[in-house]
Amino acid sequence: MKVKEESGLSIARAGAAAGFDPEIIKADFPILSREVHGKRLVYLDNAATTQKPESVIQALDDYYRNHNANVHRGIHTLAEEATAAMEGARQKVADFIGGVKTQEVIFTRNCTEAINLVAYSWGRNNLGRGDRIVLTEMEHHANLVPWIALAKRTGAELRYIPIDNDGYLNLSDLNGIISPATRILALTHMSNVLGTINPVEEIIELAHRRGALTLVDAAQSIPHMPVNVKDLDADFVAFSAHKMLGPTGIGILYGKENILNEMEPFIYGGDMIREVRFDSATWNELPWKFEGGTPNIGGAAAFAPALDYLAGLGMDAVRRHEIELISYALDRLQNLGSLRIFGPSNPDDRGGTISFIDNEIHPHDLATILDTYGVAIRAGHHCAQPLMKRLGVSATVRASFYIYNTKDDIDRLVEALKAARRFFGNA
Ligand code: 7TS
Repeated sequence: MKVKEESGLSIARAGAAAGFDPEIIKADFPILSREVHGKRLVYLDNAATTQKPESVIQALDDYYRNHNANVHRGIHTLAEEATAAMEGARQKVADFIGGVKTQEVIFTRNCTEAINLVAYSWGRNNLGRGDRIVLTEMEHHANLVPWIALAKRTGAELRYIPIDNDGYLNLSDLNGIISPATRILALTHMSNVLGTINPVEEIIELAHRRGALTLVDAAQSIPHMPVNVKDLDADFVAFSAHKMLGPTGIGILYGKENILNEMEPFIYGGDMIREVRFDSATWNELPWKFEGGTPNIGGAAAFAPALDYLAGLGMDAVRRHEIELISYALDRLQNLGSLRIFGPSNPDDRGGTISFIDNEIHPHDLATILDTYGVAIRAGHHCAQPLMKRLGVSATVRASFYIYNTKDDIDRLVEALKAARRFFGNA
């Protein structure tokens, strides 16, 4: 894995030498130099997925070109290299999220599958009538639908921590909602719509005092800010590689070892067993017990340089950069007038994701016009339909930032919004 190591180091050096310079960072992302409709691409759909640096693209190429084999099976050189790439990536994930054990890091397809793993494996075997599942009103469908289905199957009750009109969780009745009947609390660390960063540590502490397990959906937080899962003390943490410079098709479930050990497997088949007879089987040890079938080896191998890249920049610096961008964006968008902007107005309380609606122009029309200006944003319900209902809208426009975005990108967004208004005769 020569290419990966070298490129990871060179990026770390570039990051350390140059401070945090999004223009230098941009140059590491081939796609960001392309044009869309004759304009330089301004990519502001990072909450959906982020772009990939050269080192990640090279690692994927290098894996399939030079090392491809199935893991944990062959005793030949390629199989050993593929296994080393995958297990090396697992170690990097374990280090990145706060130095947890590799047994506690399970590779899944994505954050959605990681949450489903818990809902199926733990939920179906541990919940029944009279038990309570606590979520919040700002969950992505990935942390909503598995629990809705589980509640229907087991007879458990669903309760929601509400949001207030500023886009914060309303914790005034937390004691009542997280009742002693609560068996699991599953909540997002950062909203993919409002940008709100939730005080998960204090909510987790209360849930634990009530004897409940806790799951944090960190799909939007781990890519954008320092997160130490040991400090959070969550029992499970789920996230996706593709939202943090890595490839699609690879996600992570972190779980506390003692809890994972008690759980049944989720996917049954090859690799997850210790011994199989015609009428019985025993399970492999952690983390492989939860990784039935051939995993996304190339995806894991190419996730490693993504983690190197972010570690090279430093997650504190990533967070500071996004606070700067969100402050600037909030200012510029507020000055446009006639926009309704959702989520906290204090940049310290939110990530680099900003949802809004124009009072006159439908979000989908806005997105279409912005695209003609080379500005990629997302319009829709963002897989949070109950939250849309709570906000009293059917869709929003959403701009979301990452390490390679600049104030100039935000200016381009604002100019395109002004052009859209002229187009609709609202200027
Ligand atoms: N949880 C949150 C908070 C998310 O924002 C997303 C994806 C997921 C879970 C699911 O991640 P996946 O990788 O399993 O799909 N969010 C978005 C989004 O906001 N726009 O597209 C995907």
